[in-house]
Amino acid sequence: DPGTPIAKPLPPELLRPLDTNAEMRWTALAGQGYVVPNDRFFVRNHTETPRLDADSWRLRLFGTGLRGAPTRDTPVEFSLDELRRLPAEESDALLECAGNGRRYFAEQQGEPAPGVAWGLGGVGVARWRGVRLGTVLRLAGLRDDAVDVMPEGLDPDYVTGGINLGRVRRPLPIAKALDDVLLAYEMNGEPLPPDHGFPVRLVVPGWIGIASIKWVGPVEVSTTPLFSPWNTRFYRMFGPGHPAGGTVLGAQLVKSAFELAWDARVPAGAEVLLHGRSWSGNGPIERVEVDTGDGWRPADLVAADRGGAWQRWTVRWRPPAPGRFTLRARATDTTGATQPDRAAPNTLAYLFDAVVHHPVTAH
Ligand code: MTE
Ligand code: MO
Repeated sequence: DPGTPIAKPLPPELLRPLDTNAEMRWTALAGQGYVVPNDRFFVRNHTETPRLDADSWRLRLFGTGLRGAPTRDTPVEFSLDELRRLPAEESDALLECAGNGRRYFAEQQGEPAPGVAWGLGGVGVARWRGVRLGTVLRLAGLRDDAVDVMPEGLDPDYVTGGINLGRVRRPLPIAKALDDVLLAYEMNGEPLPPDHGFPVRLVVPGWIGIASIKWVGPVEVSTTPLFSPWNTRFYRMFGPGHPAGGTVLGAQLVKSAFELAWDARVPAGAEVLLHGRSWSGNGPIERVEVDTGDGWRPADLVAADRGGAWQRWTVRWRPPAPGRFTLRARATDTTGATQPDRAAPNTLAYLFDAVVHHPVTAH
């Protein structure tokens, strides 16, 4: 579908040959099922997908937050078979890149938007199966005074601007780590595809995608706060309204997308059934409104999705005449949060939650 934008390459100083930043095409979901099929799911890699051997792979937990304080060289280990023998859980969870929608900072708000120019395709829901991270942490000897858990990916080191920042890793506060986080080994009923973290990844529901570390290997558990460039340099809100050191990012905000090509073509004068989805990191979607040019009206929510990771909806529209139209969708979640007209500007252009102006041509 050449009408849907694919994320632009990183600027040259950030470019590595095999970076992957591939959006899901919203047209591929049009009127389709709840989860995104594995071969349509967006991919966001800082470097490149490693090919790991499941038999020799081990989860390796270490640090002061575990009894006996095992070191990186003497970790508590779990094989894939051992993880699979622990109580399994299935969860439909949404993954979304913190930069999803970034291009609209530039296109709708005229603000600088450095980094990958995502449209709205950096998001998806899959049915994940795995074991709770909390179960594994407790088996490994979690101490009551642990504060942070930092999973580390087995993909190649991330080198940017000539500096090696090491493996992709980011600490999770212990409260979230013990809540709903999964160590997932299946995606939509299949072993994780290599691009999505084979053999095991974290799935951190509701949080920015970087929390869901893929190809997880070492996991540091600590009684003192942990830091990495992924919670100090990146994935913080910098700029107006934020302290000089920035505000660390966690949960996602409210968003909506039409299951249409960017600048879709529809027949003038005929009724079309528009499909879309809305989601929020802070709770289920309560209400969706759509404006096709003559004011806001409620969309019809798919009843089966109520309370879920995202909410499908439809609305009927008859383009009155040939010409250019702007479609807008605006969701409200169960905390009462509604998409604003303008997203909060921030230097690294994260969390674009404003109502997106979707162009459509009737002919
Ligand atoms: N984990 C590792 N090890 N390396 C990465 O580059 N990218 C993160 C996260 N986990 C990344 C990672 C980012 S920024 C996002 S948005 C999600 O993975 C994307 O997950 P997906 O590619 O399965 O859609
Ligand atoms: Mo991301």
